[in-house]
Amino acid sequence: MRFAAIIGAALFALTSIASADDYTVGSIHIEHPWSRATPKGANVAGGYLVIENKGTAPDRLVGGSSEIADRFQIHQMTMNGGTMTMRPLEGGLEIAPGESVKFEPGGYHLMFLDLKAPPVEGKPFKGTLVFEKAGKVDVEFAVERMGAMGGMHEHHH
Ligand SMILES: [Cu+2]
Repeated sequence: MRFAAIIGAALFALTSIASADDYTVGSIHIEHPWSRATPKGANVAGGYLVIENKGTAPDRLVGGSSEIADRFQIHQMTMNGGTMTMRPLEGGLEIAPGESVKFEPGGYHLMFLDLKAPPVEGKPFKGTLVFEKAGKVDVEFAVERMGAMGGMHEHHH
């Protein structure tokens, strides 16, 4: 009995480590927030993650903050006459119930503006996301190499 309990505790500890980059707040589940190193002199950095709404009502990502920048915006990237342009989503982004929205390079992304501490590869930084209904959640962004596209993050739990 005692032995089984110890094994159980060890397995639980391992599981906790393996899912360290997943976050849950209310009905919202967040997977693997990440960013990438920026070129020297850059004033903005992108943030990427997957947000899933496991509830039965829509929720909305309305804002956030990070320790690396003064300003935070939610951006959408679109093709505009053959040019990629990005614009801030002023009202935030709705996450429909049962839906999962992927923030990735070339699509929806978080934008950290007025960088005060540019992201450095391998050095995670802290951030906060704010949802209309679920409220605030503190997350940590892993930092990949400059230009990383996030393909290596197609992981499953
Ligand atoms: Cu942007």
